[in-house]
Amino acid sequence: MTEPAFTPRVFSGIQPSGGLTLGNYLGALKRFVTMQDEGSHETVYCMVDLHAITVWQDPETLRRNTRELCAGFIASGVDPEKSILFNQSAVPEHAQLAWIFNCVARMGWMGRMTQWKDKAGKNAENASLGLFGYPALMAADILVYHATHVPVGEDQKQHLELTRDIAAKFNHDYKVDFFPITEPVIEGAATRVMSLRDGSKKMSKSDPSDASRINMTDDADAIARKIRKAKTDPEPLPDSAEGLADRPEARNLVNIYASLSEKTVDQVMAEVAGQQFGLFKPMLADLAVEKLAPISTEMARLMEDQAEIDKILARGAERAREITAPILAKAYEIVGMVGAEG
Ligand code: AQP
Repeated sequence: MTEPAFTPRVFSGIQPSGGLTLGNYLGALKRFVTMQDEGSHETVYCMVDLHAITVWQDPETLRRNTRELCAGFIASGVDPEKSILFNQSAVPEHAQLAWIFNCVARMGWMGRMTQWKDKAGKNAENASLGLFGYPALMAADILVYHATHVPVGEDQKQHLELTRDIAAKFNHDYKVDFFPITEPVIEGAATRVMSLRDGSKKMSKSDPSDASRINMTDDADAIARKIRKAKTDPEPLPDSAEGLADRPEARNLVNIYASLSEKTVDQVMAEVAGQQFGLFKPMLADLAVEKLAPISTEMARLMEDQAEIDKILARGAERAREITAPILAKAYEIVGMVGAEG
């Protein structure tokens, strides 16, 4: 249960570790916009550049990706007046609180994270310490705002549970009720968009195969080609969601369709029951182009004025620090840092 004493506040972030994918859009961004527009929470959204460098990033590409991601947020409907929008490294309290959490979190907790296991793979000895500590920085991102709700895709569920464990251990160790126990918000038909080439793998911006994902900057031809070539099975579409249970590739395309068309999976099944993919794929491609083309056009327009993007980010960081500076100061005081006494 979230403590009622905390102001309802949403925090979430996306890594500028590549271009935005349809997975990021459906699993995260679309939800960011809804939560912003509902108006019941203050909304704080971040380009998590410090997370991105846990694996190698070319500096120029990282700068470009960060600005392009900012353009992607705005083009998708995040309003920098309504929401606080900034890049993580411009608000030093994230990294400062992360250090405290590095001292709260246990090695065993971190070692159990599936993202760490997947990304470090068999070469863990050679992975960066930052990649191992990634979830402690993520906990700091969230808790340095005392955020009560975090919209994310399914893949981040385990990290959110760890965030709750870190908050609870901090509160317990220091006998305070300082950090909220944050609620994950994982909702909708597309909380886990899968690769177009392999229905058992998540669609990811760092997948070496460009055909595995739809990038938010893909043009209509590329979107249609990737959907046409998406892996499927030879059976026609079933008449109910249950019929998709053992058909991951088919289920993925239906989930994408449902999410883009704002329908439930059952409503989509009622429409497309018995259809072959030869018919369904062009329908999906048309819908994807209709929904994504305005976003990519607007991203390209925003990217023409880099100074304006930098101004938005700087203003967002200033607003963010109004929240983070007092929370970090209080955390320093709680752990016993001289100079931080209130
Ligand atoms: N395939 C996905 N389906 C649904 N949601 C997704 N998200 C990412 N991929 C999918 C959600 O997008 C938000 C931002 O993710 P991120 O950029 O911080 O990192 P990630 O989850 O590791 O995403 P990628 O695309 O796979 O990045 P790389 O390749 O750099 O690791 C999160 O809310 C995430 O759940």
